[in-house]
Amino acid sequence: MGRLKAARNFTTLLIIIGAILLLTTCENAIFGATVGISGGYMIAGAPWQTVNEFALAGTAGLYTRTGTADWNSAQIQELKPTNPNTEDWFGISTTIDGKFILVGAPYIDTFGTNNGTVYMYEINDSGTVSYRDTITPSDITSIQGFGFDIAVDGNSLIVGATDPISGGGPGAAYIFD
Ligand SMILES: [Ca+2]
Repeated sequence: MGRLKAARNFTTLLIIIGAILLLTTCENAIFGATVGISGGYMIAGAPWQTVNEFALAGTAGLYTRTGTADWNSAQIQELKPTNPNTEDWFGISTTIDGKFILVGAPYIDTFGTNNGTVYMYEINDSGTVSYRDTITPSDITSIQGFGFDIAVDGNSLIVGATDPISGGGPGAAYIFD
């Protein structure tokens, strides 16, 4: 079977079972800019969501699955930084791996202008979500846009650090193990 035919057959097997939405969105929240799925959980970022009075601060919605086919349209929790600020872009990248959720905020100003950071959360046995930590490289003060993309495989984490908006240098991909 050729690759194209295999792809076509796969497409016909996919059935749209619903759409998820963020409970409360501002105009231009760009919800769904990034999505992740693992086990019975799904996450989707809204990096331009207004948080409090802060435009483009960003959030990410976490959803769970009920039964074998239905996704519950009611979100479990809307994740956001504890101290949101204008143009953090929290949620431009998300990934979920088992019980751990990672959300990038590449334009947050924790160590300098737009240095960025990655937030880690854990889904508890009760189904609630706890903030665990932030991840930053040791040379965080000299970079911009850390957290623009995230990928996880086993114990390895790779995080893109780039700033395409203001043109902050050639960019980098940080690997954690
Ligand atoms: Ca910033």
